[in-house]
Amino acid sequence: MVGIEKHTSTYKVNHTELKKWVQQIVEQCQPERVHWCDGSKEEYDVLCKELVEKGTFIKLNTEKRPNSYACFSDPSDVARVEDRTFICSRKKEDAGPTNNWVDPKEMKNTLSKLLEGCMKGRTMYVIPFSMGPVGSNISHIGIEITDSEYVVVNMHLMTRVGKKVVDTLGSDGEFVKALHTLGAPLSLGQKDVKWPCNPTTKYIVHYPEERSIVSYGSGYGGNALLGKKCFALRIASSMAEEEGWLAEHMLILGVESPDKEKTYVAAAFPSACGKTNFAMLIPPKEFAGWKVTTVGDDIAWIKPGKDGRLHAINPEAGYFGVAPGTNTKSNPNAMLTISKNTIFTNVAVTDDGDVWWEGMTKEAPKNLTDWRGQKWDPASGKPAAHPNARFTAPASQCPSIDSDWENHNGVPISAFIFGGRRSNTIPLIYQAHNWNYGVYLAATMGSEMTAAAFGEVGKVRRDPFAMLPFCGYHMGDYFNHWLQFGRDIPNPPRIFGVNWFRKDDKGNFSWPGFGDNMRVLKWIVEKVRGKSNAVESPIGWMPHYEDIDWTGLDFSKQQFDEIMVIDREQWKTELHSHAELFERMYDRLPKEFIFMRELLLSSLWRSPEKWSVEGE
Ligand code: O2Y
Ligand code: MN
Repeated sequence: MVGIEKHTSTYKVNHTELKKWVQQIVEQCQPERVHWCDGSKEEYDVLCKELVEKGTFIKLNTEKRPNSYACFSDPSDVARVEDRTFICSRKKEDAGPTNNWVDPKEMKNTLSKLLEGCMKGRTMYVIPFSMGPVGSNISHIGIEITDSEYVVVNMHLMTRVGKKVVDTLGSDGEFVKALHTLGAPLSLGQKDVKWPCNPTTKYIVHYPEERSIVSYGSGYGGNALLGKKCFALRIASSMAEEEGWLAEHMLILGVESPDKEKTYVAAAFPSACGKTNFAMLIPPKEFAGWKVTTVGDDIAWIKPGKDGRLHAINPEAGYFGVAPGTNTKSNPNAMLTISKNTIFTNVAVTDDGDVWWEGMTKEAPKNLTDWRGQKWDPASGKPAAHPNARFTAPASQCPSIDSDWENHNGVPISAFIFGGRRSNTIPLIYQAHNWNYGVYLAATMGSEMTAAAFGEVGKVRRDPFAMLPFCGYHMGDYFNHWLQFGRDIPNPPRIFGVNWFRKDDKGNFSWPGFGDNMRVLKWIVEKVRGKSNAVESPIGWMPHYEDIDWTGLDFSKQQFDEIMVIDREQWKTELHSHAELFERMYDRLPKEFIFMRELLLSSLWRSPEKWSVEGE
């Protein structure tokens, strides 16, 4: 048993259930000492110093990257582990066919053996954190218990941590229990490694009915920072279904027009589709007076407001963004955000103590240390930074941060945008005819797999609402929840589909992307305000060439036609694949989807082989 003198806390906790749970974990995991986190700068600095002393962190050059650190993970611990992620609902049917399921009793039995003494020789940290501004009605509270200092400092950046959260909980407030352990106990006198984890055994487990999480064996990102994917998406999506709100894998951005009208949109893209870049978009210089502001880059919690509109918050307080490919062209705002107070994981380090990754500059600097901590050989063919290398930085440092990003009432959402990585079939932009059809569009979205994803490169993986790895319950029930949600609000946001990744017959991207996405965004926000025109296509509403603002971009009518064409044969394959998805979840699939698919089929069959906007 850990003696009371080994507990450190600067505040009093009055929450009986919380104290009881912490004591139970102490007895099970047997840490050397317990520290209740207060979220202070001092706590952050002390832990970073400890991580430097242990060799986990390298302090970067203070002139080039003030108050910033780099670290290299164990090669077995570099990304989320979808095959080790479980939704342990009481009934298997409630987890649905897209989640791994194990009976909760069996899982608890397995985990209790692993958890016994798993924190020996380590400090156990109790992190009270709020997802969303502390005290907002849209926010929720979690307590993460962890034996990783890396997790504590990252949680400081990614969430709101400390006494104010405990105060908000009071004596009986609700919280999500999130237990994390590296699964790497230390025996007496054993020297720690730089990146402790369990290289062979990993479990990321969710109990939706209990609203609790247990993560064992990994110290990396989404597996260990439990506020993010585990709480804010998997557990929260299940809470949201029960309570009538939405927890979504969406960025939130604001678009300000020259006459200062502000429109907020939420957008879902699968992992590795440039969400952070879109959230921090800088409009082309010709778009004088137009401004994009960032509320969030990854997750949105959305609740109906008293005004009948949907109000969204970003439950996070920082960005855990992918570094490779981020540069001053793809995302100048991100580059400025990470200029200080940032933790870099698995990037390469330069000989003058700065960071580098593939795509940051054309030429790699000389004398790099790669993400494995070795001198990098450019001729090796291996990347210097791991493809899933990350930066953790405070959202407040983002130059495009929205003035209302911490508003307790959230921001009102006028449109939802859904997009995947598709080299053909899906046009640059289209609008669903209505809410139900928009839900169908989002439910059937797919994305071609990249080397960073799982599965065969180039093959389309259906990723409904970009939530496939993150929905904490049956995906069919999730679709029904979205349909019902639209019925319950008077004027639901409009729903759009986009595809930045369509390719021409030579295999080149047809769309420039980045800042030019503003042209599409402008059409969307003007469309929801009834200010832009559209034509009805077999799959929804689409802009004519002249409905898009082309100022400053040489993009011909013919190019536009190519990127917007609806090819009947391709859509035949597409709709066939929708049917395959529906078969997987037929027992709980909204029946509306069967009819909507039929409607789509018949409208495509009545249209030309290659339907084009300009042919209209
Ligand atoms: O690999 C990880 O642990 C991180 S995954 C991630 C991080 C930030 C935002 N999104 C994602 C994702 O996989 O969608
Ligand atoms: Mn994500």
